[in-house]
Amino acid sequence: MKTIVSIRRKALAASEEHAEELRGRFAESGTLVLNLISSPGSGKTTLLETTVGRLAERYRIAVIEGDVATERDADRIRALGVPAHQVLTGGACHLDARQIETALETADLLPADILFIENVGNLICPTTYDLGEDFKVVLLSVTEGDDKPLKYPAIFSRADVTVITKADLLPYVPFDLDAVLEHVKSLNPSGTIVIVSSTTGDGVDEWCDLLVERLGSKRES
Ligand SMILES: Nc1nc2c(ncn2[C@@H]2O[C@H](COP(=O)(O)OP(=O)(O)OP(=O)(O)O)[C@@H](O)[C@H]2O)c(=O)[nH]1
Ligand SMILES: [Mg+2]
Ligand SMILES: [Zn+2]
Repeated sequence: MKTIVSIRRKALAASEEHAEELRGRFAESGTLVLNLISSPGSGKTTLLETTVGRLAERYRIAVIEGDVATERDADRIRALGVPAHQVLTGGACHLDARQIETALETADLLPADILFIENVGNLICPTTYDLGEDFKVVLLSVTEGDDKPLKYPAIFSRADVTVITKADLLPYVPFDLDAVLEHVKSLNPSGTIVIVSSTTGDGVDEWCDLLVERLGSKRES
């Protein structure tokens, strides 16, 4: 048991070194990097498609997609004329920093203004892996239930930004939005919460404004 714990610690330490190298590289290229984390199907790729539609004319956007299988998500982004690289984990339930390094070596993604990393659909272990990002974004769709922030507190406390997705479905599902906002605020008092619907476009301006503002702050600093 001790050996397993120590191997896991070493692996995490090695991964953290790679993440720091990546962070340096992204600072040099002036790229804002987001690590998108959520359960499967909560709307990560759809939000990226919507975001690309709004921002790709003014900003250079690139995407790294993490999935267990298929190039489907990267294909969806490439169909919009934006460079996307698919990382296939072959079963692993999270991305690590080395996979991001390999993606940057393999595909022409940089220089970019904003790099989105869509993690493997999973609310648990992606939380502990630093990918060199500026900040993590957690997505929670209203169809998943309003108990999720309290049941998966680590990601909601570590993500700078929480995006509540599929807001157009609020009239049809039992989801206590006020309670969720309160829970997220209690887990992460300094975090930002955005409520969006990729279907109606509600909240998308606010989301895009946040990205542009964060990009500006990164470049000023
Ligand atoms: N009603 C509604 N449906 C949405 C919205 N956003 C996404 N969906 C639907 O939700 C389903 C999953 O969306 P994806 O964007 O593929 O979800 P994902 O988080 O990328 O999924 P994985 O990559 O498999 O983890 C699709 O059928 C989308 O059309 C939304 O704002 N409203
Ligand atoms: Mg996806
Ligand atoms: Zn995992």
